Amino acid sequence: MPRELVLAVFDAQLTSRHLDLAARWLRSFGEGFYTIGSAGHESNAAVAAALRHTDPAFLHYRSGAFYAARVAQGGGTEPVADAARDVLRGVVASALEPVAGGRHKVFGNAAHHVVPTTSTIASHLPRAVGTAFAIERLRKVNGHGNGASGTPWPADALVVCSFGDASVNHATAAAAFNTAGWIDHTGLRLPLLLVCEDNGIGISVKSPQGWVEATLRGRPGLKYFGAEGDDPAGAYATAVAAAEHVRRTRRPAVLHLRTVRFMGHAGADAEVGYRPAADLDRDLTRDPVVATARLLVSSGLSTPEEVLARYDEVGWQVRKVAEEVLGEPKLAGAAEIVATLAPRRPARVARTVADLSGSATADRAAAFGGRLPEEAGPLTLAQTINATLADGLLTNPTMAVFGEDVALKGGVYGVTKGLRERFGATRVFDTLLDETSILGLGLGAGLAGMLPVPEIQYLAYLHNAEDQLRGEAATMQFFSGGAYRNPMVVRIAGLAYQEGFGGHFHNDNSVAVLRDIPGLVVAVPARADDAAPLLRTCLASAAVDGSVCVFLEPIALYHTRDLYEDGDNEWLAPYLGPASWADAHVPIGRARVYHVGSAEDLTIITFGNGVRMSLRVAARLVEEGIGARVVDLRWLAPLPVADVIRESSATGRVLVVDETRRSGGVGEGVLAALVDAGYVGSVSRIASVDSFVPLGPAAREVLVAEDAITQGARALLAR
Ligand SMILES: Cc1ncc(C[n+]2csc(CCOP(=O)(O)OP(=O)(O)O)c2C)c(N)n1
Ligand SMILES: [Mg+2]
Repeated sequence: MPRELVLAVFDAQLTSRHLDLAARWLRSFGEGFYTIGSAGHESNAAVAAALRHTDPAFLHYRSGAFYAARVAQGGGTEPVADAARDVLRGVVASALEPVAGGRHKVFGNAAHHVVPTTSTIASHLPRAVGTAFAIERLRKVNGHGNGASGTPWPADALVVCSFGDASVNHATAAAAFNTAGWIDHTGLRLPLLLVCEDNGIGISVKSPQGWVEATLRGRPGLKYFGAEGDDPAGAYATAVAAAEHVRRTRRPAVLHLRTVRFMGHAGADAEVGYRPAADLDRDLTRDPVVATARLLVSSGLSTPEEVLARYDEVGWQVRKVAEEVLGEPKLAGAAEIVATLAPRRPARVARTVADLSGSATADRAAAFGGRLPEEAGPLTLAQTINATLADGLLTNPTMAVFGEDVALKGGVYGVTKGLRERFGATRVFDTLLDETSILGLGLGAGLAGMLPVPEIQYLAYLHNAEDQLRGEAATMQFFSGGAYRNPMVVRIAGLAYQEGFGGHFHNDNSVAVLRDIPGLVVAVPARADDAAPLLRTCLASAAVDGSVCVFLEPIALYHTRDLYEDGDNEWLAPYLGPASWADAHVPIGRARVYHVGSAEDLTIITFGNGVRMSLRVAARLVEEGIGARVVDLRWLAPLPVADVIRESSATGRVLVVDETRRSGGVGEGVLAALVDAGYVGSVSRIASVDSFVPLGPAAREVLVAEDAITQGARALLAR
C-alpha cells in the first residue's frame, strides 16, 4: 500500500470517527438530528482508495470514511474540512447541505459521484444493478472511449454499492444479488462491486455465525472477495483485486468486509442491554482506526506521537466545522422544501413534443416497415400505444422498453409487438421475472442518462416492488436537489372489467398506492386518441423534467372497438402523424370533456373504463331529455382540479363514477377537490365495492356498472 494512501486512508478514518463524535455533540444540545455513525466501519476508506473518484457510489449509512476518502480524491485543498462540512450539514439539516439541502441526512455529492441513498435497508441495491447495467449498455452503444455521451460517468466506470450484514437478508438485496447473477449468466456484463460491511449485527440481532459469508459465497455469478477491517493493507489489497476484477472483466463481485460496530446502532441505543461485555471488549481490539495507526507506526511512516497529534488535529478541524454549520439556514417553508420534489416545466415539455415532429420524419417509414400507423386506419388503444412507443424509440435514442415478456412475445396483450424486431434487443428486451429488479433497472438506467420505459405486467404485481417507485424513484430529485434524476415512464396494465376472467390479480382496481406518492405522475388513457398524446407527454416530461410517470393502461379497453353498439368502431381512432403532435399535445393535469346532448344537466367525472360506460349512459340519458357532460380526468395525479371545478360548476350536479374502490379510490380525491374549492352544488358517487375482485361473473357484483351509473344520475337529478 503506497505511503500516501495509508496516510490518506488514516485521515479519512479519523475524519469519519470525529464526525460520529461531533454528531453526538450536536445532538446533546438539540442541534443535531442524526446520530447513526460509522465508527468501527472505517476500513471502508480503503475500499474508496481502491476505486476511482468517478466510479458512482451508493453508500451504506456507515460508509462515512469511504465518503471522506472520496472527497479527498476530488483533489480539494482541505479534504478533512470539506468532507466534514458536507456530512455535518446533513446532521444539522442545513439548507446548504450539498445534495439533499437539509431534506435528509445522506452521503451524497454529485461532484464526488456519490449518489444519495434512502434509509430503507437494501433499497438502493436494485438501482445500483441498474446503473451498472446502463453504464455497460451505453459503453456498448457509444463505443469504448471515455465519457459515454449522456452519462455522468466514464465508459469504464464501475458501480460500487455498500450495505450492512443484516441487509443481505432483505428481499430487495436478494433480488439484486439474483439479478446481478442472472444478468451475468446470460452473458451480459455488469460492472458492479457490492460491498457488505459486516459488523455482525443488525441493531440488536446478531447475524448467525458464518451466515453472511455463506450467503454471499453462494450467489451464482457473484465473485466473492473477503477482507478484515482491522487489516488496512490487506483490506486495501483485496479491494484493489476486487475492483480490478470488476473493471477488467465487467462482471459483478462482492467484497465481504468484516468490521465492528462502536457506540451502538445510533445515539439512543444502549447496546450494553443486549450485547455481552465480552463482545464489546473483543470489538475494541479490532478498531480499524487503531489498526491503521499501528500500520503507520510499525512501518515507520509515523511515530506514535505524530499519529496522536493527527488524531487531535483532525478532531479539532471537525469540531470547528460543526460550530460553523450550526448557525446555517434551515429549510424555510413548504415551497422551498418541495422545490426539488418534481419540477415541472410544461411549456418546455410542450415544445419538446412539438420539436419531435421535425425529428421524426427521416427513418419513420423504414422503422414502421413501410406502413405508417397514420395510414393504417383507425387503431385500438393497444395498437396506438404500440405505435407511440415505436415513435418514442425512433425520436429518443436513449429510450429503452423492457419488462417481462415484452420483447419476443410482444407483451401479454400484444402492446409491444414487433418493437424488438424493429429496434433490436439492446432497446427492447425481456427481463427476469422480478418487478423490484425491473424498476431497479429503470432507476439505474435513468440515472445514467437513458429514458427507461419499464413495464409491470399487471397492476397487482406492482405492489411487491412498490418501494422502488415510492421510496426510490419518487424521492431521488427531492433528496438530491435535482443533481440526480430518474426519468422513467412505467407502463402498467391494470384495472378490471375483463368479463370475470383472471380474478382479482388480473383485475386489480386499486390505485391508492400510487395516488399519494408525492410528485408521481399517473396517466390513464381511456381510448386510442388520448393514449398517444398522453404517452408522448409522459415521455417528454420524463426527458425534460426527470418526471417519474406511471402510464396505467386499462386492459379491458386494449382491444375494444365499439362504443355504443356492436360494429360502430367508435372506440377506435386514427393515429396522428408527427405533423399533428403539437396541436394534439395534452399537458399533464388537463382533463377531456365530452358534451352529450345539452350537456347542461349533469357532470359525470370519471376515467378509464368509466369513460366508456359513462358515455354510453349519457347517450341513453339524452333520450330521457337529460344532457350530461362527461369529464375524463385522464390524469389521476396530479388531478385536473381546475377542469373538475369548472365543469362541475357548469351544471351544479356532479356524479363521480369511480371504478376504483370506495375507500381510498380516486373518487375520494375528486370529492375532496370539490369541497376544497368551495363547490356548493349537489354531488354523489358511484364506486366499486371495498373488495377484491372475484373470479367469473361475480366480478360484476363489486364493480361499477352502467345500471348503477344510470340510477345514480337519475337520483341526483331527482333531488
Ligand atoms: C426495510 C427496512 N427495515 C427496517 C429498517 C430499520 N433498520 C435500520 S438499520 C437496521 C439494521 C441494519 O443492519 P445491517 O444491515 O447489519 O447494518 P448496520 O446498521 O449493522 O451497519 C434496521 C432493521 C430499515 N431501515 N429498512
Ligand atoms: Mg450490521
